[in-house]
Amino acid sequence: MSIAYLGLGSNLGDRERSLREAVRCLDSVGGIRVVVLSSVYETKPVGLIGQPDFLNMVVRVETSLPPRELLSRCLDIETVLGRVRREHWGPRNIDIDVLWYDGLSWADSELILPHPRMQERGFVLTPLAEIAPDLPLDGGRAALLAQQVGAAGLVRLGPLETG
Ligand code: GSY
Repeated sequence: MSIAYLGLGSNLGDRERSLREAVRCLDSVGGIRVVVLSSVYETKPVGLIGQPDFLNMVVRVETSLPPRELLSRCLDIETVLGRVRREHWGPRNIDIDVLWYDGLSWADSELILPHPRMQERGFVLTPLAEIAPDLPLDGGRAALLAQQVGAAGLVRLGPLETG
């Protein structure tokens, strides 16, 4: 089994429901088990200005799928949940990023690991550090990087209501 961390985000429609559905779908895929969930954070958008605030969280999964297949399943779930993404950096009802996979460094046309922008994103580092403070990343452990990047524009809302 491998360990991976996935970043989830939503800023369109019923954002919390989209996160909940994404977690449920991930857990129902053969070869993926969601084992730890961070809190949900409300975060100011990075990128295109004027778009709605996001809800973000990070989950740890155990998986028997190789990285590219894990990514494919994440993209399938985005499609099943009816992802609306009109602009590359614009609003979306669900976004699932593969952030880290067994400490692997990987780059091809579809996937770069660790995720190339996670180290500058408080909306990724803060929830990641909450569930994996000692995770080794370029430049230090997740908790240290989260502290350096800071939590401006982030509000911790609490655990995802799983209902
Ligand atoms: O890469 C994820 C999509 N995204 C986000 C996000 O998830 N949260 C925040 N706060 N800003 C974002 N900008 C983009 S693009």
